[in-house]
Amino acid sequence: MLKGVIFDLDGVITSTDEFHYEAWLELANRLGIKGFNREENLKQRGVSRMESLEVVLALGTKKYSENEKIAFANEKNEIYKKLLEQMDESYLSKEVYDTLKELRKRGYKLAIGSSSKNTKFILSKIGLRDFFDAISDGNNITHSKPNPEVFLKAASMLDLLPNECAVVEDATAGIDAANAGGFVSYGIGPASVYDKCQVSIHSFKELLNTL
Ligand code: B16
Ligand code: MG
Repeated sequence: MLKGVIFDLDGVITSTDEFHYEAWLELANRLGIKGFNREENLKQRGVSRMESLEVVLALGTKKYSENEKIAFANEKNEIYKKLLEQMDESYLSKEVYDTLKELRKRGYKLAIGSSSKNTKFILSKIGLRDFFDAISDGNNITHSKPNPEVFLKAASMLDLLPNECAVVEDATAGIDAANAGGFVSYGIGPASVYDKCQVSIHSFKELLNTL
């Protein structure tokens, strides 16, 4: 029986994916890299900042040192954080909020499992900083999705086993991570059409009749 639900943040609880896209596009343009588009951006979903940078750099021809790459990732993060400033509670939909409250009422333990190092800042912006029973994010992991570490840590914070938790993800890397960790994987958005997701949902509230 499922006792907990672990939610990915970007693309599931709220939509910061557009800000990621804009910030990476600005960096790509500054570096003179052409060909970064929404299709390339999809490959960045759920994966770490440094791996996302590699998606951009692979479109160019120049080789960069580790230090230069770190500087580029920081530069993108500064652009991204400025874009995040405009977020407020309107970036949390009523559907998501009502569903989360209903799941809590039904007794599920609720956690975040996100690759983002900006998780707590984003949760504060949308008014959910103190809502979840556990937050596992890019700051407490050494391996990013598709490695299951972020979800395994979330489950352990909830004091639950992986097979007692559902993981809700919008990224194929996240679905792979959930499956690898022994969780029940729920795909939403782009991940809902991924053949490896165990349950496909087309809206957040569908969780209420599929869990
Ligand atoms: P940051 P999620 C992921 O968040 C994003 O989907 C991914 O595009 C991003 O590269 C990653 O966080 C790292 O984000 O640069 O803020 O640390 O989908 O796992 O909630
Ligand atoms: Mg995501």
